[in-house]
Amino acid sequence: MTARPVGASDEGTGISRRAVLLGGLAGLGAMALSACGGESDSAGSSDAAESAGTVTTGADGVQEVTLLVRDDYIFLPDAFEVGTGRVRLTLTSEAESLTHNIRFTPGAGPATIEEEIPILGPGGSETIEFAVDQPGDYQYECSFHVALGQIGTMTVRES
Ligand SMILES: [Cu+2]
Repeated sequence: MTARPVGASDEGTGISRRAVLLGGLAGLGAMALSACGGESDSAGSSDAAESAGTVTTGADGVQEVTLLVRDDYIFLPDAFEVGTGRVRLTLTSEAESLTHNIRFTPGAGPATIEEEIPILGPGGSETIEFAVDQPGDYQYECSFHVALGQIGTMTVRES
């Protein structure tokens, strides 16, 4: 009667050591899993930030680039480069409160680009597509916050 509780408590110790060991291994496994999950989860925001401004080519051959806006007055990035041809530009908002937009500043580039995203609320994402044939620097801006310096430059090179 007394031996049993003692034995149980000894076993309990053994079990709890094993449990600690197993827990440790499970913990490692969980860490490995969460590291993987974490990467693909944070891929949303950190990859978005990392790949912002990176020009890739879509399956249809159109150049693609994504710019980010947040709760401040900058475009991420504020400069990128494309070749002449078609461009598909996505503006993604990671803002929680600010509303932005994007347009190519009228009269500021070698040619007019009329496509624009007139308004993009917090968390939104919109895409425009346009063609650029004239190399040079095209300024883009958020017309709401241009006075606060929310501008950028798309450089078009001959391709
Ligand atoms: Cu803005």
